[in-house]
Amino acid sequence: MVRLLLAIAITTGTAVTAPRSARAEPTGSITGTVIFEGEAPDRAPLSRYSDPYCAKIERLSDDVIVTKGKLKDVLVRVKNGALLPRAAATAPVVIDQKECMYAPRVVGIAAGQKLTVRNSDGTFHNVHGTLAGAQLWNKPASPGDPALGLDGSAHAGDVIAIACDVHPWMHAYAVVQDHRAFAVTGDDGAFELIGVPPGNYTVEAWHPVLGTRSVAVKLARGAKPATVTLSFAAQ
Ligand SMILES: [Cu+2]
Repeated sequence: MVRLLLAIAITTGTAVTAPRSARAEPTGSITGTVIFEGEAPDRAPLSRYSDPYCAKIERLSDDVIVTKGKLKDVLVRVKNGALLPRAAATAPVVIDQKECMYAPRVVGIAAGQKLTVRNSDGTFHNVHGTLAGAQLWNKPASPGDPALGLDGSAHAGDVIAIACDVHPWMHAYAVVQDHRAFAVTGDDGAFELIGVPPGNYTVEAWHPVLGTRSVAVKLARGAKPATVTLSFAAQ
């Protein structure tokens, strides 16, 4: 079959849809919540007086954000995703620079997917991306500039760290995936990993400050979503 399709492609010059795309997408899912046990760390007011524009708005540290025991900004993913459909890079993932903070602070991207970084502020930022300490890009972002289109080429499991050298409190993270079974928690700590076929998985939760937790999950055929809780605590 593959040989036949290749022959058609060669003779006609037209693109051929790979047979695997005809396969039904798996419909299983893993849902859950990321909790923070114990007393949540204080969110200290940031010292932002170095830039009068930023100093006009008081903001708290976004290092660890806990709301009613739920942890925000956790990238949750299937770690051993060999069975999962590969993620195709689609529209860029957008990060805004607003009130001298990154929004969102944590994103997941497919390997090779572009990042778009906007500047909604009336002040200058620079967008400095590194991977394991090596620089990927360092671009200026003046007020009113068009959004930056940045290359997210990296491997699954890599974390691209983004920082602004003008405002040292600004940090964002793009965690690279080769499948789509990932999600980032909001204030409610909830996540849903979709498109997961039956199997045994390790679900991993990564937080920029608190590190990594993981849990084994068995997703049975035809079963309801598997539900798990991942727990972090003060270090
Ligand atoms: Cu900045």
